[in-house]
Parts: sequence; C-alpha cells; structure tokens
Amino acid sequence: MGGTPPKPAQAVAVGDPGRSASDSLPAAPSHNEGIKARSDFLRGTLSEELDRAALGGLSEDASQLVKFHGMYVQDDRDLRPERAKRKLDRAVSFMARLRIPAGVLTARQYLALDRIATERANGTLRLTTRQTIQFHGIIKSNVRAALRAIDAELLDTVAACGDVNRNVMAAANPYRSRAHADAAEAAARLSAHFLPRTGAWREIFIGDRRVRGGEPESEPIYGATYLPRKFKIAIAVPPANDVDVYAQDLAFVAIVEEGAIAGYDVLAGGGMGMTHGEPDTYPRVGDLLGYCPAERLLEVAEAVLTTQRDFGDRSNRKRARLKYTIDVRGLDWFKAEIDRRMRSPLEPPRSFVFESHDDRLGWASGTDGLHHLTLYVENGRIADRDDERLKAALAAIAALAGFGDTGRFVITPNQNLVIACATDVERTRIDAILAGHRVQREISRLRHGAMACVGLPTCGLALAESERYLPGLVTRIEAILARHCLEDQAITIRMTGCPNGCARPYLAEIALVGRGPGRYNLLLGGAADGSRLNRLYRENLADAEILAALEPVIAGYAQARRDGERLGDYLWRAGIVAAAANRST
Ligand code: SRM
Ligand code: SF4
Repeated sequence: MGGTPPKPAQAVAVGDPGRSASDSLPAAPSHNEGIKARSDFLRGTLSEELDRAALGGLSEDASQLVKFHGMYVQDDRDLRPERAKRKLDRAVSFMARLRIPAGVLTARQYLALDRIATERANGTLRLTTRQTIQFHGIIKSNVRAALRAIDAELLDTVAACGDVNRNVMAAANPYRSRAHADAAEAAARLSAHFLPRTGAWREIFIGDRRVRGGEPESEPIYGATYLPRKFKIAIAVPPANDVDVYAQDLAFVAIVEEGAIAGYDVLAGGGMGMTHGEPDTYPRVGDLLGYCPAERLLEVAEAVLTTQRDFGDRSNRKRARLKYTIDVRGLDWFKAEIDRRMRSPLEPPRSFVFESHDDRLGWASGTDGLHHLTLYVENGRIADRDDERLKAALAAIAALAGFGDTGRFVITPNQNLVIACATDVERTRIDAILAGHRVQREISRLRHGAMACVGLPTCGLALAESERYLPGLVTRIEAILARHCLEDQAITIRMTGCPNGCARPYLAEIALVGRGPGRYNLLLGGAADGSRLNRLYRENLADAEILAALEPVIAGYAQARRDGERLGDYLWRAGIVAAAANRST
C-alpha cells in the first residue's frame, strides 16, 4: 500500500476540482505548510530549543512543530493578569497528550502514569474525549524526563496532536465481547499504520541517535508536509455510539456476525469545529459511504486519508478539514476518488442501529467470570480533592496485588474510566477502595450525560470556563429537573469554552458553547444516539439567563413529552428548534 505518492504542498490543488493546478494559480500555502516542509521530518530547532533553559517555552515555529510530538506550549491563564501587573513573563508550561489506541492501558502502565503526573506535571491526569490522557503543567526542564518515563512504559505521545492521524478511538472496553476486542485491535492497527515514520520523537525526547547513511528518511503515506490538518478515526460497535462516529473524519461502524466483526459501514466527513461569526466554518455530521469487509480496513482508511492529503485545503487552515474538502468538491466526486484509490469500490451499506452515545456506568460481568467497572470521572479530571480522593483510589487499585499484573484501565470516549478484568475478590476490594477514598458513584442521570472540554486555565483558545463551570451548572439544572419530576430522565449536556467543539457539543441535546467570559450560546436538539446536529437557541447568555432559558423548555417537555420521548426529539417535534435554524453560532 502507500496510495498514490503525496504531492508537495505547493502543488496541492485548491479551488475548482475540474481544473489542473496549472490552469490557475494555487492559493499560497499557509505558514504551517512551510514549517512542516522545512522541518526535516518534524525536527526543526526543537532539540536546541529544549536545551535552552532561559526561555520557558519555544519559538513560534517550534511551538507548532512540537504538536506533532503530542505537546502544546501553554500558560496558566489564571495567573496572566497578576503576572502582567508585575511585569513578569507568562507562566509557561507544556501539555503532553498520549497516544493510546482504543484507550487501553495495563494497570501497571496506569500506575506509572499516575506517578509521572505527580512527579513531572501538575499532579492530575486528564482523560480526554478521544480516549487518551493529558498531562498539564510540565515545565520545560521536565519534558524529556516525563517522555522518557512514558517511553519506559512502552507508551508514547507520537502524533497525538498535529496534522496527522490522531488517537484512534474504538468502542469502550475490548474485554466486553469478541466484537469489542476486534474493534480495539483494528484501532491499534490503524494507529500503527498511520504513525509517522520519522525518528524525530525518539531523537529529540528520548535521546536516540539519528541513523546516518542507508536509505534517506521518508514518510511513505504522508510525505514531507504531512496532512493539511488533523485527521480523526473511530470504530463503533452498535448499539453504542460512544465514539461519536458522526463527528469523525472517518468512522467504521462494526457489522457483527456470529459475535465477531465481519465488516464495517464506513462514514466520512464529520467534524465539530467552527468559528463564531464565520459562517463558512461549521460542524458537520459524517456521510455514510458504503460497506467493506473487515480485511479491507487499512485499504479503505488509506484511500480516504490520502484523498484528504492530496485535496485538502493547504492555504486556509480554518477550511482544511476533510468535511470541507467533501463539501467543496461534492460527495459524488469524493466517493469516486476513494473508489479510484482502492482495489474495488465499497459495497452498498449494511444497516446498523445506535441507541446512545454516552457510557453505561457501573459493574458489568463477562461470560469469562471477569468484571468491568465503568466509573464516572467528572469531565475526565483525575485529581485528589479534600472530600474525594479519586487519584489516590485509582493508584491503590492499580497497585492491588494480582490486579496490578492482570487488570486493565480503559479510557472511554466520554472521559470516563473502565476498571477492567477484575475477579470476584478483586471486585470486592475495588469497591472497598473507592468507598474508602469517598469516590462519588451515585450521580444523577443529567451528570452522567454531561461532558465539558478542558477550557480555562490551560487552553489558550478558551473564551469562557468549561470544565470548572459545568459541574455547578449541572447542579442548578438538576434542581429544575427535580421541580418537574424529571430527575431520572437521561439527557445529554455538553459544554465547551469556545466553538472548536472538543467535547463534541453540537451532537448533545443541550449544549453550551463559550462566547466570552461568563457567556455562552445555548444550542438544543441533538439526538440520543449522537446522529443529529443541535441548533442555536439563544445567544450570549450569562448563568442566570441559561437557567431562565432552560426552565420553560424543561417545563414544556415535562408536560408534553410522549412515552419514552427524549428531550432532543421533543424539541424538534414541538417546533422549539427547527431544521431551518441558523447552523452558525
Ligand atoms: Fe480539541 C484544539 C483539547 C478533542 C476540536 N483541543 C484543542 C487544544 C489543543 C487547544 C489548542 O489548540 O491550543 C485544546 C487543549 C486544551 C488543554 O488545555 O488541554 C484541546 N480537544 C481537547 C481535549 C483534551 C478536550 C477534552 O476535554 O477531552 C480533547 C483531546 C482529544 C485527544 O485526546 O486527542 C479534544 N478537539 C477534540 C474534539 C473531539 C473529538 O476529536 O472527537 C474536537 C472536535 C472534533 C473535530 O476535530 O472536528 C476537537 N480542538 C478542536 C479544534 C477545532 C478543529 C477544527 O478543525 O475545527 C481545535 C482548534 C484547532 O485545531 O485549531 C482544538
Ligand atoms: Fe479549548 Fe475550545 Fe477545545 Fe475547549 S473547545 S478545550 S476551550 S479549544
């Protein structure tokens, strides 16, 4: 495989699909294209800059490049005003994101990551919406030590960010069924297949020497300028759509026969990000393309990824995702192009039914007698607080005699954690440890369906609070639901501190998207299975206005809902949100 050879950035076609590059002058490639092209396969000046202790962060170009190695240069935004007043530089540190296909860790690996968080980062671990872990607050002098400790556990941060294929997701918990195991294995294969081949990560952070002589280094799939933008893949096992297939650049929906995955229905062109006030940016749900047998997984994925590599917009990064490539050139063109790159076209799609896109919490048992606990982790933040010592509890579980060797920790796409593969005795001990550390397991249905992105203080793009604000808001919405006897009703609510959509808000029944400090757009009407975009309902609301806007909506739902009808569906039926409503926030 390897697809058609990548074209250099300057020759990439933009604009009218019917024209060749020589018919019209292509738009100038973005600055990032130059950074990639000049970087000598993602090395740039990173090594020298990491050695320079005087500068807490990196130069602008190196800050772009370090993303390909799974890291972001950030600063603590809470401290900005005070430091500015005292004429001090920003409190710069690094965020590091791991690559964990399907979110699967051994208990030993988890324990090592817990230690790294304490010794090298800000003392917390952050489970992400793509089934991996982020460390925040790593100071520059700790970066290499942290990455070496990660490498010692056979883990890495390669391609966790940057213009490449990102962490590949799969339906949570490979130990749940044969089909789930197949999905996780497929995710690991996709992740390995699309891993950049450059030796840069090992040289810069781990200390490997560059091999000189022999074949010149190359990127057989990506080429020297990698992809126009990030690329995201997920695999779902119905009836759960926990991975949110409709938000992915490329998604595979397992078609299960006799317990195993026989093939996949393939979707492409999903994405969440948009910019306020720029209507040519928008969230989009993926299109169903067709079916492929399981053995054609890599062939199909490569056809889609290389089409985006060759035709994605390399001049405007805001329009560089696959969803725009498909919209600009048309779905028929896209299907023909991927068919051309494969041995044979996709077959007509089979059918699948999704029931939900959140997690099933609590213990579940397999036919092998092992038990798996899906534990709620509020917005994915694993930390010790005075009243609830979740971090210490999970470390104690990972260190349990016996379980430390055979147990697994699986991160879910909803920022929760499955403590997997426990025997009867271990299950009892795990329950006792969680109780001893006062880990809260009785949560409302609303909180269960709630998810917030990181937002402030680390995210440089946040316009408003998210992770720190949603829990309190949920408490106040719980009170409204209780007033209308809806406290047991499943509802999804998602919040992001800006319109980029990291918690996939545009698929939730209720969404709050940051507009500015303390201000949010309220969107309503997503589907329970994550298959429908919600719509803008009210703009620029402060806390009290959000509650005032939700109260009548919830009251109406309590009065007029049909048997089993979800809030998102009721809102469309009642005409409270409408298909024609503005897509843009
Ligand atoms: Fe995201 C950028 C956090 C999942 C769309 N995202 C960021 C950055 C790195 C901010 C930055 O560029 O400086 C955030 C770091 C915050 C911090 O301090 O940690 C950030 N994104 C996250 C995480 C940690 C949110 C979370 O609470 O879990 C998720 C990490 C995923 C992972 O492990 O790889 C995360 N981001 C997503 C998702 C959801 C998904 O992938 O399923 C999306 C929407 C799907 C999509 O890509 O369309 C998403 N993040 C974005 C975007 C908009 C991209 C776009 O093309 O529209 C940005 C901004 C950008 O890339 O320019 C962004
Ligand atoms: Fe940051 Fe915006 Fe993503 Fe939230 S949605 S983590 S504020 S980029």
